[in-house]
Amino acid sequence: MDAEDSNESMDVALRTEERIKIKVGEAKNLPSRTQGSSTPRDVYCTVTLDQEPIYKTCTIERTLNPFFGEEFQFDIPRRFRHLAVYAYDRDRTSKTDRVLGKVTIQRSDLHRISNKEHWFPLTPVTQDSEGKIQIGVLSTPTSLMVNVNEASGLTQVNGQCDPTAMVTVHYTHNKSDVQKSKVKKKSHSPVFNESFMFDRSLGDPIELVVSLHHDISGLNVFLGEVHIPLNNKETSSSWWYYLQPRKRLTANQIIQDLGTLRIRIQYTADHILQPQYYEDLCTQILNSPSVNPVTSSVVYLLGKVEAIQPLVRLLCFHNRIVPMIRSLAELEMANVTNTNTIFRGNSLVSKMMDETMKLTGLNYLHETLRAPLAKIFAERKNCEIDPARMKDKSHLAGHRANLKYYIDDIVTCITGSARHTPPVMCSLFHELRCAAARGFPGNNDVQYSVVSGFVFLRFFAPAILGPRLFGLTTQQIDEQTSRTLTLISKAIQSVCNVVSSRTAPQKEEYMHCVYEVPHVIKLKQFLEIISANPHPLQKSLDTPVILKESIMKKRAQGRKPFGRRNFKRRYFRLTSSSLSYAKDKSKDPLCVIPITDILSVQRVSYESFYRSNMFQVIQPHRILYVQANNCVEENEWIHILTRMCMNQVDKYHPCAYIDGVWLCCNSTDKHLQGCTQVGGTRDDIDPTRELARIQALAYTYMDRLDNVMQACAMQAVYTGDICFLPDWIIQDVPSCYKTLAALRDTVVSVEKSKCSIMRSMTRHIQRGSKQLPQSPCGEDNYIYMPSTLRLPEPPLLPPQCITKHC
Ligand code: 4IP
Ligand code: ZN
Repeated sequence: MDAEDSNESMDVALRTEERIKIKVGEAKNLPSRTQGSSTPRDVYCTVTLDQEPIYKTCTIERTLNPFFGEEFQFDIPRRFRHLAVYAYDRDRTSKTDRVLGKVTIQRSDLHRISNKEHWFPLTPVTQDSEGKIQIGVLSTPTSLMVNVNEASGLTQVNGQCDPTAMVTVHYTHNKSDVQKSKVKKKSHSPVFNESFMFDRSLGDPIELVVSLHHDISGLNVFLGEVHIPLNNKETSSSWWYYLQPRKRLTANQIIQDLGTLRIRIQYTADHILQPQYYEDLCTQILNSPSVNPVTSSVVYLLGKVEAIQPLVRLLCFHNRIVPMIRSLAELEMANVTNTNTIFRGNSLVSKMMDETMKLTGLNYLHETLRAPLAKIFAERKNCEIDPARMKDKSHLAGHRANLKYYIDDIVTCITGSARHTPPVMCSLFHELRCAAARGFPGNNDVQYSVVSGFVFLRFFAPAILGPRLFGLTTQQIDEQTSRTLTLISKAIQSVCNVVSSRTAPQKEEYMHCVYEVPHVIKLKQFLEIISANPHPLQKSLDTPVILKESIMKKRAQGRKPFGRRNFKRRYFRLTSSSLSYAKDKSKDPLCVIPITDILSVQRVSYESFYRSNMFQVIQPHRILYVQANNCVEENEWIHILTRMCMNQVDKYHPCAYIDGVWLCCNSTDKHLQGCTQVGGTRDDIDPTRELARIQALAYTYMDRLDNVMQACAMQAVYTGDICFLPDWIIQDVPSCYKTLAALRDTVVSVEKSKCSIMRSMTRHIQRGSKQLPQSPCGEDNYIYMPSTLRLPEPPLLPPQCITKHC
């Protein structure tokens, strides 16, 4: 079995899913436009995977210390080597923005810097490199033969790549010889299969340099290079190498101080085994809602080790979230004495509620807030009411009116949305309200404040404050609008206080005027409806909701028999009922495809159109080919469209039908059913992935769990009573100990299986193979191997305790 085959069969036993959350904080001390002065700049940042831009921040104007505070997260859709953040200076006049510098982080460094804020120096932008190349060197006493076999995953320049290879041998005495390959047209994975002979009469060969270039009409763009030291004995077979950026920086670039950038990255790589490995863990988690007391349940214990997000996703997937939160809410309610602190702060219930609302309420959020926010973005009325921030105070009344107008609009949209609140959210609000009623009988206010505390404070207000984070808009938000959003968000936060007649917490005096929300009755009704059980008015959506929109390129569909087959930029919009495209956002659609006509959505191979990030929307009589702007966007479109259409075909063609043939299977029958089996479609939640995450977190934080186990053991010996640890409540020591012991066994046993599978995988992957090319240290291995399997001894239960409890 060769290396590639073995990895493929291993992939089935273990797959890796990576996710990145990146926060671009701020930049400091950027160089000014003119040397020696302090002329400010208009700065924005882009995030790129290798060289493909996947995110752009807002532009912060007129500063050399811009604050961005933007966060973006995505599943990593493909293999990559570098994640980079580029800082740009927007240039309105020349229209080509100037790059100021970049921060590059190698993939293999991600886990090391993960979870902590770092200040990175901006470095000059030299030519980057991407992809790998296979080279063989054969040495004889009289000559040196270099075989350049093939390359893969090369950088594309404006969507194109016509690569050629330059092969240079450096000899002793500063001599060198250069030879060039043919140009391979339109291929980012060219097969060269060319041999180059170098004569030894020139001297002893010391170094081989193979560089790749994109060669188009006289323009030569560097794509990356490989330096291979040669020694006389060398007769190697062919190896794969990562292409490297150009080695030498100019002296000028090294001494320049380009400023610094504050970034925080959270990187997770889940190594996921097959579902059967997680069966025990899953059972323990799903049993949690019925464990009494709840402090002895796996979910309570794992909730303390940062596993809330995957736990919520898993519980939602199995419809167990409502009983779980009910049980935890009872616990928190029993321990609270002041009505103002119920479910506030970072309690387990609030954290789980936040995750659940994010997971189940996103479409609802969009449906409710998109229209009023769009109005704010379009009208851009000034709403500044802080006298300290105004030059001309005479506008105060006008600004106050503007702000009230926007707040009224948003409150109306929210109160009008009660019938569309997702059932899971309603059931949860109902549970919390009941818990509050039981905890504080006779205090009606508290029932409202618990619900409004979640729906306003933790759901609507953050979305209004940062609409880009919630996908509510993709457009850049200017400073004035951003201030308007802050003010509205503050007002919405205070709404819950108005409803429950609490004192307003806002310190700012100027905000007081907006507390007189005239809709108290409507708000109370809204809270009543969304927390009633069963939800009385729940209805399915009759107005379609916009789910995603962006500008992408499409190929002509072939609706006219002799129409042209060109590519056009179009504004695409997906709603809950159709996918459509138009010349731009304000124009009528040129074509509307009902969701029911979308049979499946699949990727399209690069070779079909020599374009990357292409996907196909398969309809009964034709296929629409679309090119997304980057790999993350492509992934998101495929994901959401697949979820909507629920894939109705078994087979598809991974390539396009061009000039009378399907490029994938060479069939000429245009109506031939696909040639390739459709892979498993991904639902929003992948329960095995969530279990893998939970297992990994439990394993990472095993020492914390062990401490609790130890404490239980000690406690059992002395008193057998309630055990208090900072941040933990253990109500029943024996059952808690039992849960922890069982959890520990499960987690450790999965870890053992994972390690042994990963070991055998790495054994099979040979260095220099296509999966693991030769490269300088520190930027290889796609499987992050824990160096040793750490299996701490479980804390011992004292003998007295065993007899006492077993
Ligand atoms: C047109 O080319 C446009 O690409 C149309 O796209 C396309 O219609 C036509 O193909 C194609 O002939 P010209 O503008 O150069 O004439 P759009 O509607 O986006 O403007 P589709 O069907 O892709 O919408 P036909 O054969 O499909 O009509
Ligand atoms: Zn085919």
